[in-house]
Formats: sequence, structure tokens, C-alpha cells
Amino acid sequence: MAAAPADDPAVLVDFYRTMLLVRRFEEKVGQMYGMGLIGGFCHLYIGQEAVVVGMDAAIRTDDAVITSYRCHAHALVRGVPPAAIMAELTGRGAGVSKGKGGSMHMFDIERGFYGGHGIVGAQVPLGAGIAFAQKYQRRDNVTLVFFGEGAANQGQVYETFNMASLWKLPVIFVIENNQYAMGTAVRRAKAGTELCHRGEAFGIHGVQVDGMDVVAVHEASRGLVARVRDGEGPMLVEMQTYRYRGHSMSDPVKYRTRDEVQKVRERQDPIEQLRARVAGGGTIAGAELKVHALVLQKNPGGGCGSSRAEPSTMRR
Ligand SMILES: Cc1ncc(C[n+]2csc(CCOP(=O)(O)OP(=O)(O)O)c2C)c(N)n1
Repeated sequence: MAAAPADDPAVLVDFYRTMLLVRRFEEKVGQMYGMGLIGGFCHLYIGQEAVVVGMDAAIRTDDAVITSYRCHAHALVRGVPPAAIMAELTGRGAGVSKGKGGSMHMFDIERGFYGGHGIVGAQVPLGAGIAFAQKYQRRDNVTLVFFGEGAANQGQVYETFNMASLWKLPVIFVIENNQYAMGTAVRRAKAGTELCHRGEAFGIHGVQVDGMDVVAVHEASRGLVARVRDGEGPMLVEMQTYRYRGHSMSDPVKYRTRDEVQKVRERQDPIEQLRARVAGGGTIAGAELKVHALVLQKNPGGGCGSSRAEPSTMRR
């Protein structure tokens, strides 16, 4: 997707279609995991769609993205064909990583997608390395480095902040604060300031954004991307978001109530929020949303979680 003003109805319809694609894809993955058609570890992105969709629309196709194991959506928005991701999940040679990476390790370098990393936080220094190469080769590209609020407590993140700032690397550090690191709520794990301020000691400007509002995500991202591309050096954004499903497919979710999840769904769901904003009034855009919703039909069997556990010896 090319960057375009977020008040353009065509852009909003595009955001809606892409968020719906991500959601329906992930629901299908959850269903197939439950049927035993997908093996290994599997982390769904349902609830967080606005973050990748709004941010990807603010960068160019020749820019770079790197993220954690919760990576299906990031690959989808970069333009990796859904069939290649599904083939990867089901361990086939037609998969985007030739069926050898699975859910957590998808790569498509031609599309600027550098994974898919199972080691928490490992993608942060790797992402700075990609940004270093962009700058060294005098390309006017940027790198988006996505990581969770749990990873944001790791030492390697701050070593990376130091070097990225020192070398004015063209990188945006994106903390996807989905409120839980496995079963640990952010309020139990985070000391000190808001996460958006964590780069300030290194001279890295940070902002906090409502990551459930795709328009807010996109507008904030456009501003940050323009500044980073102009050579201002690294920036940080904390996206306040929420994951609806368990940490992974084997998570029984005992650390929060169903009521908590239900309230977020009812009040903040990113897809529903955008639908309410665009739909109605007999507009062409409103009609288009309905068409997209019909094409990407809700998967009737895609309920909550799976009856089948991940490998129990090494739960992630
Ligand atoms: C170095 C390392 N430590 C621990 C783990 C186990 N682990 C997997 S995911 C996770 C929680 C990470 O939470 P967060 O960074 O908030 O990302 P989220 O899963 O919420 O997207 C942990 C501790 C790991 N994979 N790698």
C-alpha cells in the first residue's frame, strides 16, 4: 500500500479490507490448528490488526519490516500471498520459507519482510542492523522494528537504542503493547515511565498512540516515517493495543476474565470502529465495506482457541 491521506474514503476502505483479511486469515489459522492441520507453536494477532495495517500503509514497498513470532499479519500486509503463508503454516514446500520455518519464522526479503523471530527481542538489534545497511548504502529507506511490551524490558533493546541513536539510523521502534506478555500483565512487569518514553535517555523521541484506531496509527506513522526518512534518526512509538486470543494456541488464558476481553471487543474493536466511521449514509465507501465483509465471509467455525495443545515440553 502506498501512503495516502487517512481521510480519503478509498484509503479507509482499503484499511478495512486489509484488517478484515488479517482477522479472517487468523481465525482460519486458529480453526486449522484445532483440526491438527497446523503444528508447532502458533501465535495469533486477532485484535491488533490496526497496528500493522496503519503502519504498513505509511511506508514504501522497498522499506523493511521485522517482527516477533506473532508475524502472520506483518507478512500479509507486506504483500506475501495468503496462500504462501498458509502453505508455510502447514509445512509445505510452497510456503514462504519453503515450509521450514512454520508460524514463527516467515521471511520474504524481496517484499522487505525480515521475519518472524522466535527469540523474544532478537529482532530489535537485527532490525537496527537492517537500518544500518540502509544508511550505509545511502538508500532513503526506513525499517520498522516491531516488538512486544514484554520484550521492551530486555537489555538488548537498550543497547540497540544507544547505537541506533548514536548512528542516527533510519529505524522506528514499534512497541506493540497488547497488555500481556504471555500471562503477565504490563502493570506487573513495567517499572518507571510509560513505554513511549523509554528511548528518551538515548535521545529517541517517542509517542503513544491508540493502536485500536487505524486512522490514528496511520497518521502518527506518516509523521514519524517522514522524519526518520529525512535523516532525523530513530523514533519510538508505543501502540496501545490488545490481543483477544491467548498468548499462543496452548494458552488457557487464566490470567484475565472473559468479561475483560468482551469489553474491549465491544468498545474498541479496530475493525468495528472503522466500519462505524465509514459505513452508513448511503455512501459508496459504506457499500464497498459491505462487499468486502461479504467476500471475506466470517469463518463460521472460528471460535475461541483450540482443543489441541502445542508441544508441551517447550511452550512459548
Ligand atoms: C529470550 C526468550 N525468553 C523467553 C521466551 C519465551 N517467551 C515467548 S513469548 C514471551 C512473552 C513476550 O511478550 P511480548 O514481548 O509482550 O510479546 P507478545 O507475545 O505479547 O506479542 C516469552 C517470555 C522466548 N521465546 N525468548
